Amino acid sequence: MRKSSVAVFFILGLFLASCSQQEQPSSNQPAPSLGMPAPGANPDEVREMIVVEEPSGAVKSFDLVAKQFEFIPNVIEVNRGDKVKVTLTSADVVHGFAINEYGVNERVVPGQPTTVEFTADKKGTFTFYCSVSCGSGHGRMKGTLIVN
Ligand SMILES: [Cu+2]
Repeated sequence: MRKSSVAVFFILGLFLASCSQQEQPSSNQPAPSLGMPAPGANPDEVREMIVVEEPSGAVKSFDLVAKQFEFIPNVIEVNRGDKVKVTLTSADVVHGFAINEYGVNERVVPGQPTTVEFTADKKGTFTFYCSVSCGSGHGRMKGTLIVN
């Protein structure tokens, strides 16, 4: 009886001792400045600390072809806060690219890729359309900008 209870206390003591020993190294760990610099190890640590989450103003790039009488693709989907970069190329005649709600209106001349940039700061579904009279189907040359 007595021997076994002593043994239990002994084991308990060992257990507690090992617990407190485990805690000590972990509390010392965040101090990386040791006397001897480990080459290669420190730069890695720094690099990990510099890594940041993706900034809210992500850049979304799209390549659109304008031709009689459509935009390809004709749907652009982004998230609010994204910087939207649309590069337009005309496959035939002079077209336009306009989004009224974002104050966008550019001419797209064949052979001259045109880049339009704006920040999608308004949620919703917007129409982009050709703003240069380009022929009989000009009125239906439209697409959709979706800002989530
Ligand atoms: Cu047009």
